[in-house]
Amino acid sequence: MVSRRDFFTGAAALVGAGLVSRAGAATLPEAPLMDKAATQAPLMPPNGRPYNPVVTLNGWTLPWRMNNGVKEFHLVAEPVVCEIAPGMKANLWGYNGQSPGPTIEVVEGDRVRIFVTNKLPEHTSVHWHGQRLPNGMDGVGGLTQPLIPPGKTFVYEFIAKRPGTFMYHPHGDEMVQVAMGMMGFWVTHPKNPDFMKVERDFVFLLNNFDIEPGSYTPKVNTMLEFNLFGFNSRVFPGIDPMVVRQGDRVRIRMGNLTMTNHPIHLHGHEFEVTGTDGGWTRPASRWPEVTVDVGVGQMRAIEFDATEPGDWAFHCHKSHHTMNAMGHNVPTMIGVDHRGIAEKISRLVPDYMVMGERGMGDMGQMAMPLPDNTLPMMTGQGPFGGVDMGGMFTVVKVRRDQKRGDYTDPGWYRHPAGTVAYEWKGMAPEPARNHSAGGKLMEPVGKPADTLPKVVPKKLRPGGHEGHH
Ligand SMILES: [Cu+2]
Repeated sequence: MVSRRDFFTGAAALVGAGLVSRAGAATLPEAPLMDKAATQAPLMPPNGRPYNPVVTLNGWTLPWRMNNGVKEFHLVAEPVVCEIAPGMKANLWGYNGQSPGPTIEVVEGDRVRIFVTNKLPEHTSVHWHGQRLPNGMDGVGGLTQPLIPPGKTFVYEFIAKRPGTFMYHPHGDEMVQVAMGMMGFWVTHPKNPDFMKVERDFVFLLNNFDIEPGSYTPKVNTMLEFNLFGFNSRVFPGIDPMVVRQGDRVRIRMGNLTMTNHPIHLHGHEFEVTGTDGGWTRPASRWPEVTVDVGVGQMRAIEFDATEPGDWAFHCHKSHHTMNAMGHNVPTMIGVDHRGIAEKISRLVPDYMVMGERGMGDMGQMAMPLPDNTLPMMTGQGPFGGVDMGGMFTVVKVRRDQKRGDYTDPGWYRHPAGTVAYEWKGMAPEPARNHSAGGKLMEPVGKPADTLPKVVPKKLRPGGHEGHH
């Protein structure tokens, strides 16, 4: 058994400088606290059965105390201030200093004891989503246990029977608490560390918030119109890249605790879904694809061989989910010439700005006056300019010279000469156009104009407003 002091020194050295101490009661295990949302190096298991640790995107793994063969963890449910991306902070609820809470990693067959201290202003509970466990440990407030009142600590204990991918989240005032960011990842590693072994294993949760520009606290009653979509409570460009070495077998595990499904898309490679919330998929049931829909409450583990060097986009394919703090009531202005009217309005409203008459791609570069504490809709800068993305977007960086186990950002990919799309500078011939009668009316090509119907429907005839005399 390791003393609390030894445990903490070891854990701090392993997890890194972001981890700070918080002394618990004498009988409680340490409740380590994370003060920043940067991706921490994998936590190599200091004791217990060996396993291949995961890397939590913009997150960390919770160290444990081994007590007579039981792995003891301490989660503290509490209000936290989280950086969503540089330039924006949010008042969220989470665990041990961050939202989502720390990832819990155990091994199939481990006896696990989790102390949960409630420092929220209201009751809570923790449901261990997907686990096989005694019914009274399932964490459903009112149904399988009394809710944990503010200030109290409850103990959960069970054997992690099934290896796989899990989540944890409250099951008491769940609508509010999940909307405030309360969730965490859980991985039960297989007993045999060589089973489905991969070189890199990334995990994160999908989440959504509705935080009005200029404010700090999510609107918890929002059901559909969220304005921030993220991975682990971060939005692009605040999400770290997933850095891999060329040739690595890569697994990415995702869990969805938002209010809608997210079709997650990887560029440049095909993957297979090797795991769900119910366990590993049977090899004969797998097929290659480049987008996987992750439904609400679901988890998916995808795997691929990172054979292609480059900076490969990885994002939700709902295009509104790769935008930040956007107002959805902005009218479509493509093709509208504002020049005269904009001048008149700006005499009355000095900050008035025409938006979107050539599409919205300009908005990433626009020096638009923003309220405090919000993010432009699309902000990320790449080596060639604005990326026109926000929200659920990051980059899988595949590099030949990345060292084994090295997760540091190698910078932008340097494309070999002649492998980047380029501008055509030769003659640009006029494209063939339809010059038939009617001109701009876009009549069907090849169909003489005089064969088109000449009859004006009765309802559309001038003065034919039946019933409106
Ligand atoms: Cu999405």
